[in-house]
Amino acid sequence: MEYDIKNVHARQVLDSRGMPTVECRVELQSGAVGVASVPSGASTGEFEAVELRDGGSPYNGKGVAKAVSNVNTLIAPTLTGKSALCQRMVDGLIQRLDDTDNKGKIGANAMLSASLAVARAAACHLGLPLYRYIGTAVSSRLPVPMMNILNGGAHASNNVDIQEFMIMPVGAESFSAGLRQCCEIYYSLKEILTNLGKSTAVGDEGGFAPDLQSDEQAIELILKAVKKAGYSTSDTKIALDAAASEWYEDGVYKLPKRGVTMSREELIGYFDRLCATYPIVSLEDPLSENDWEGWSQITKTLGNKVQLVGDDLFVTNTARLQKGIDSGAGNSILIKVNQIGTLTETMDAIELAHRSGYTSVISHRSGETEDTTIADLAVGVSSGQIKTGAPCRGERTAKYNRLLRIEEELGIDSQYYFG
Ligand code: 2PG
Ligand code: MG
Repeated sequence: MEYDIKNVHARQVLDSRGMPTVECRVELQSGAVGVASVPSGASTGEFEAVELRDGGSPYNGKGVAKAVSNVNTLIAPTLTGKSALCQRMVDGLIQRLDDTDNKGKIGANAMLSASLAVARAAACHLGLPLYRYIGTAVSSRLPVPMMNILNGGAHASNNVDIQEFMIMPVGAESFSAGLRQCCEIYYSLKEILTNLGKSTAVGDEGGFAPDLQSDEQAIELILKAVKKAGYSTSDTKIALDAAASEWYEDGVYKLPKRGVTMSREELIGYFDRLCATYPIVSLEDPLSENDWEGWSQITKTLGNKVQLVGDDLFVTNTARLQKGIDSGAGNSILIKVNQIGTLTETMDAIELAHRSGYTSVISHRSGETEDTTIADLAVGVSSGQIKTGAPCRGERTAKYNRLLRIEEELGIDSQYYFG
């Protein structure tokens, strides 16, 4: 049939940190083509599906020749002749090639490249934009950016322990107005840092990465930038990603850069105070992926006031998310396609979250490519929130620019709201 897969071919390309990653091209009998490439994390969760790397000396061991070969020699013959319009069947066939729990044999990077490329080829064959193919006939909600403008943790070589300080233009009238608001705040922050004689060099996700005295100083500087750009704390809120799994050791939290050690209770108390002092609406990974008890506690303390997003905790995995739902851990899930490895499993995690009253935030990785699938995914599933870095560095702006195009295409039917 016209929509059957004719050819699957992967190759090694580079991501935004200069590390190799997998790109896959899928062609259908009709001539429709889909191309997708795979992102890569730095603060990788312990329970993520395996990103297969070659080891050895080329590219400091980071090559993906094995993953590429797994696509070309194992996934390609399995998918050839199958319908591209049956994504769940396609993803099931890909998954069955690997009998491990963590996709360590074939590699989640190999699997994801093919899974996303098939979806793209199917959308192309049907003449539909990807968000419409992934979504419903009426999907038209643009996400509120959760824009990372100040970087720390594993994404920057400064002295700040919290990984991401983000702004959310919750009061904007449209996605494009919200994006403009974030950009203007970003320019103001640059000016403020320059005037203070601080570095305006950027981290992996394009946010500034100056040395600062404290987390509070980072937030104060951002709030100053909000005001200077002509906005207020009613239209602009703050979101943080602590990436606290990076700090967890022997049951306590050791913040490596500040050299401070906190117990679970002290850390929860710290976030409670931050949220009481500042207009924070979302906290991601405030506690470790192994601290389920802490997650339940913080959800009791803050869960009715603040969005508590599980990234390393849930790793886009329905089994871990279900455990969180059952134990009252968090109220939101970060969605990263490469944490789990196929589009079907990603959409199952989003579906379970929404069905259980959890919000979802579609996210990039710190290592990205020009691939814009996550922009379409956010609109397709009406997630309402996207985390894709600063308005700086092409691999980040590619996603924002794709959303601008989608917004234009939807015209007066596009929707934009927070919550
Ligand atoms: C995160 C991500 C993306 P990384 O922790 O949320 O911002 O970082 O891709 O390095 O895991
Ligand atoms: Mg995170």
